[in-house]
Amino acid sequence: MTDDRVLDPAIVERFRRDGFVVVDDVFTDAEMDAMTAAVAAAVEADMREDTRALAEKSRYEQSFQQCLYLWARYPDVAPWTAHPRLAATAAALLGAERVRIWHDQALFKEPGGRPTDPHQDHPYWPIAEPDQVTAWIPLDGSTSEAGAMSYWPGSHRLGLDLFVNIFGDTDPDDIGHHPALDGVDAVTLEVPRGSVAFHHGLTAHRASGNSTGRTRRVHTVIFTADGVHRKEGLGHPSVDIDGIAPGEPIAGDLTPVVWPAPPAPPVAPPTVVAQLEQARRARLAQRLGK
Ligand SMILES: O=C(O)CCC(=O)C(=O)O
Repeated sequence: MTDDRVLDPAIVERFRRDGFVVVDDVFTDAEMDAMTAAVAAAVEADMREDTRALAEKSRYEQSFQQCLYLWARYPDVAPWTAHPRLAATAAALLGAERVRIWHDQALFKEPGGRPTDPHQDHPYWPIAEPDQVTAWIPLDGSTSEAGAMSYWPGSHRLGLDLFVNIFGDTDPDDIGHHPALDGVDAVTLEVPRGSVAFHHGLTAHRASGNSTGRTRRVHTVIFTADGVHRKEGLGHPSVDIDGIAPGEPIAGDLTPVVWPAPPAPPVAPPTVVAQLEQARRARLAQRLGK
């Protein structure tokens, strides 16, 4: 796949209908090797001080180790998060002239890791317009035994925008049993290595647990159409750190334009990186009870 490849209109059509789609052969084996090495090294560095066993972790953390803003903190990850093939695909799926990174995150599901509870993503973000798409990149491919994703087809078109609290100690409401989804069965996709699954910010989805002995390693990038605005209510580092107030367009150092492709991958200013690192350390201290 070349960087300037035009996405097959049938793929865009399917995404608009279903709210998810797999784009095959986005990355070569050599590219996957390089991306995997960069992301795995970043996750290892982020998790180095966290030696807890899975059973000692919170219910949410038992779904995955979540490492945020890797592109801004690890220069080797930036070219992958901002890869022109991903950004061009996101732009085509959203029907947007320009797209920005909202944030990236590695989601590593440990052996024995529990399922990821069903949810939509957009309700977690203070963004007025639901014009976001996530690129979900399984670094080893995905299987049903090891955290494959399932999606409720068409759920992004039903007007559902529900905050499901998957962060607490108890089972959250199951959005899969919402009356709006009556008669709609979730579709599970096993994604080969090198292919990328994209889902809309309003698509209800979940992931299976990991019953294998190997960590399920996934890198994800959330892209937003340019021109969306911050809405009232929620806090979020992607807008808080850049001081973007409710009502203002989302455009800052942490949300750079990546399509049309800039001449080089984005670089976050040192002050922004320092704030991200401070936030990461605070989250870690809270988890470790320090
Ligand atoms: O990878 C997972 O387990 C869940 C991913 C997810 O919910 C997302 O990328 O929005």
